[in-house]
Amino acid sequence: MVKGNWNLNWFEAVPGRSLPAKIEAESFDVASDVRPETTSDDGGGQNLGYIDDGDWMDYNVTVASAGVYTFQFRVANSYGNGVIYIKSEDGSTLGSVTVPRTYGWQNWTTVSTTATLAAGSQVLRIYANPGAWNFNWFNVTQGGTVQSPAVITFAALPNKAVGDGDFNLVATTTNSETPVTFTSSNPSVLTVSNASGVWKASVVSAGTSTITASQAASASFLAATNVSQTQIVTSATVAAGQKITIDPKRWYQLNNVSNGLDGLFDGITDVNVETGWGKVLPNYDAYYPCWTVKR
Ligand SMILES: [Ca+2]
Ligand SMILES: [Ca+2]
Repeated sequence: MVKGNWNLNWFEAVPGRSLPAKIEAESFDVASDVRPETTSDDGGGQNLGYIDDGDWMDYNVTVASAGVYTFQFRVANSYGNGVIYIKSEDGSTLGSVTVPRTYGWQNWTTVSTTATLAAGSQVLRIYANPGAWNFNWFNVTQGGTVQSPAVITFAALPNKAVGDGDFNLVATTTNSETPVTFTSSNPSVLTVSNASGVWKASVVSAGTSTITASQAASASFLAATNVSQTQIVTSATVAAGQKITIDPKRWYQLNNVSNGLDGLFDGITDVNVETGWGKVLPNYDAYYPCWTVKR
């Protein structure tokens, strides 16, 4: 005893609930700032409210045998975006599940996930982050399919040039239950679209865009980690010996070139052409403004 001088009448050591079992949320052993209230869910009794970001409830349990357990959580959520974490005494996360919006603090739904539990007496912490969901009970049953995140494979994207045609975006995934979707960070460079399940990319202009492949959770998998690749779009390329069609919408400069436009078409298109001096203007040069040239 570090500091004494107080009386003790009694204390109670409550045995942990045996799992598997259905546990009322409001029967927690210790919790942060959460409050019981009368519930209108099936079966009546109470639920917990005032479960805010970072709030938690601890339950002493005794697990019959080590292994995978399925956790069902009875929840209501007026606004959405909640997540339930199942944590062990050492703070590690054993499982998690999203709390969907139910459009009312007494509109109840059941969500489930799995966690692998050690055998014996232990504390399970139900941790809210984000919070703002109501909690009536959780039901722990032995067995279940362990959910893990799907893994997307999305290869690097070869450079494209302005004028290239549409191309398909392809990613593979370990989860065949739900589609992979794509987004473009810079639609002024590249747009993406989906028609009949095939994702196409369309070049718009020179520049770079980050293309991200995503996959939502499904029955057997958690959401995949996004995979992003950078798509570089260059200006149109010009091959050696290729004549350049003058585009009236682009800007050219040509002055004091003794051999006129021929000075532009020697196959070297990334250096200034200097073929005269002082004829019309006191300087001389001619060029075609292209950024990417093959020689
Ligand atoms: Ca609270
Ligand atoms: Ca309850």
